[in-house]
Amino acid sequence: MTTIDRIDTLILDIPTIRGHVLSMATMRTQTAVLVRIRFSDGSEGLGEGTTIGGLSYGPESPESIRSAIDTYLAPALTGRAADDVNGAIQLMDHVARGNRIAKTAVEIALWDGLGKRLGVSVAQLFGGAVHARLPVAWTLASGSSDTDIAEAEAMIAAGRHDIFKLKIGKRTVAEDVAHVARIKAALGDAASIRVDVNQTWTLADARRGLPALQDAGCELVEQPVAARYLNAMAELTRAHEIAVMADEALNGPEDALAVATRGAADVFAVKIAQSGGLKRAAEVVAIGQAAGLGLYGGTMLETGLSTAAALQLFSTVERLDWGTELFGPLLLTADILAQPIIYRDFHVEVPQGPGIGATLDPDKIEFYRRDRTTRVAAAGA
Ligand code: MUC
Ligand code: MG
Repeated sequence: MTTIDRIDTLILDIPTIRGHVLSMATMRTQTAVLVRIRFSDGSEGLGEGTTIGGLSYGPESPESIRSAIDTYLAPALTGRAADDVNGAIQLMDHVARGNRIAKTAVEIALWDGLGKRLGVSVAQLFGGAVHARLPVAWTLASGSSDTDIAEAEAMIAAGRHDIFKLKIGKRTVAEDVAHVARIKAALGDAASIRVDVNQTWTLADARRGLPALQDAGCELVEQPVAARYLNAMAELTRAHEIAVMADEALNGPEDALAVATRGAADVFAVKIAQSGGLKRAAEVVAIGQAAGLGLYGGTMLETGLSTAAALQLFSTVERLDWGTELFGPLLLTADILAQPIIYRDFHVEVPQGPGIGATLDPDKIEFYRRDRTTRVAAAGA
């Protein structure tokens, strides 16, 4: 029987191509926790657990993700049957509450290893891909309307993106609506414009903001109020034609059921990391489908590794009416994959090959690993 021999983790810090201004943090670097599982037959699996803005976005930080894996998940899983992914998922839930992103990183590596041993893609393990490529949005978050417009125009001209998500919530509602209206007026019908408030508005802000955004030509508003305010989300979903999307409110299938039952969104932003792994994300998808909601393939601005894993799952979903935002690798100054994910013709292509369909570029890993300076200094000492 092939078993799990070793689980190693590594933190990478990769600069972003520009400041990414979100309501809760401005990102100039993205930090990814990589997981490598070595199995007793010599096979390997790779995974990634990534959050946004340290601890400002959610309850896990890169450091806590790594520590949860090293201290609790890895010791529990080492020596177990390599192919028993469901058993590993259940055990991880038993030894650690929450810590969804840490569990996701390990789970991806387990699926990757299983796919590689069987010579099939992770999409095949989930029943088979029904899409070879998916529409992909870009986030405009430079902090300046003019820069955002120039960036969007360049993206459209290059055939890279024509769906844009604008990050708002830092300024007043009136200023944000004016910013959105300017961008929509500049881009016209060539672009679909959506916004993400990242939980910043009060219900009163949102009552004013949603109809104004709709008048400005915006199609969707993501997480306008705090994730826990499901009554407010339900009111906004009912009261306004503009689509309301749940993001931070969706931490796994139980949340998905609560949001769907309460009518607290029109659309689910499904994120593999926030869901707690590929399997849980598939369950979130199923609940959204059963409730007749729209689906969107979300991101935590991961590197190509987790983006590949997400693509494996989303390629199996019948309808992602709102497309995806799996552009994480493009926001980073370096791509850590040996063969970068392909973005073409306003779509992202589902990587081919066994497992998640991605392998690492070892030079990039060496360069961006957080402990590099320490090791170099130590070696030179
Ligand atoms: C979020 O809240 O959706 C996804 C795209 C982006 O620019 O930020 C993230 C996080
Ligand atoms: Mg969001």
